Amino acid sequence: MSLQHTISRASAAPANGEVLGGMSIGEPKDLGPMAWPHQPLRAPVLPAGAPAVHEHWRVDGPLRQGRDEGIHWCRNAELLYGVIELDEAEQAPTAGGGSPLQAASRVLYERLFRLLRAQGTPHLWRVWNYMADINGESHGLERYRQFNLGRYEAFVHAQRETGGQVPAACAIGVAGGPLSVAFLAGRSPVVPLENPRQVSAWRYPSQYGPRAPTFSRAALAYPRGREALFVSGTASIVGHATVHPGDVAAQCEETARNIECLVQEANRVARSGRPFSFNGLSHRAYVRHAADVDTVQRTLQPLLRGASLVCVQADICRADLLVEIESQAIHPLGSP
Ligand code: 3EB
Repeated sequence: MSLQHTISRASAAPANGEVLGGMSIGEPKDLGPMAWPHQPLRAPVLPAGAPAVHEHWRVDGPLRQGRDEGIHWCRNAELLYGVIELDEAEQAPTAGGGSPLQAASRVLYERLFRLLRAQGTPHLWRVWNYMADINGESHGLERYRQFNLGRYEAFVHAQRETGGQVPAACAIGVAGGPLSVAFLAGRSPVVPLENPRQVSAWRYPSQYGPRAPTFSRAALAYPRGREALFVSGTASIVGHATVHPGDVAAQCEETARNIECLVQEANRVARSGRPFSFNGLSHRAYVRHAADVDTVQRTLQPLLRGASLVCVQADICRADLLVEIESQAIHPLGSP
């Protein structure tokens, strides 16, 4: 089956042996003992009271897993999924005077890159970053900007590119808990995509922090027999500026335009012969204010035409952003 992604609102986790890894949103009632790496997204599913969501990546076996560098990982011959969580309070104070979150971010990514190198799956495809109090300020810097500093330092330390060939990602704020990062990596590189409506995030000017965020707007990846499109967390940003502050419906529409634009970029290079489309993706919306979820759903509904949308209450990395949406799809590649 190569790479497959499933979303379920049932409480029972699948008993299938071919699960590479997964994540859950909300407070799962019955996780059971999980054999695979699992990222708990410590944030409520919306609307309030909706059941927990479980998502899994499934692949062909045989699978092998382990724990190294504080990372629970699982892999097959071509791709690896891992989860690493680091408590910033346990970071030793740094000589350079950086904040604990900056240090935790750097250490976490340095470990991640060491693992990928040791495993022979050096190419990061998609990263999910979650941290507490993302818009809080300490050490004279917003915490998201501290995270960007540490992440950037680790990319440099590992002699990786900090622009251009960088992974698709999201960076989202939750109420508490450790810095939590899940990642998919492969033996083959992704094709990174940028959005012509937006300045590449790795080129953001210094008004958004001393180091720019290290992610691409989207990526095409090629697990065996498949073409996967990962659209990074996408928000109401044009150029590098937030547009429609205070207007969640307009932010949703602008975000959808940005995703549509990335879908077009993907289709310029896609190889599967079947174009990607907004209503052929599955979407996750991070909604800052729970009360906005109706507006978010109502605004997106005509575009979704039945496509999956999971809404989560979480903070976005700029205080003026009310919503962020990420999306993905996996298409079969025609037989050669
Ligand atoms: C933005 O476009 C919104 O720091 O990894 C989106 C996706 C955002 C990923 C990251 C941040 C990240 O700038 C924020």
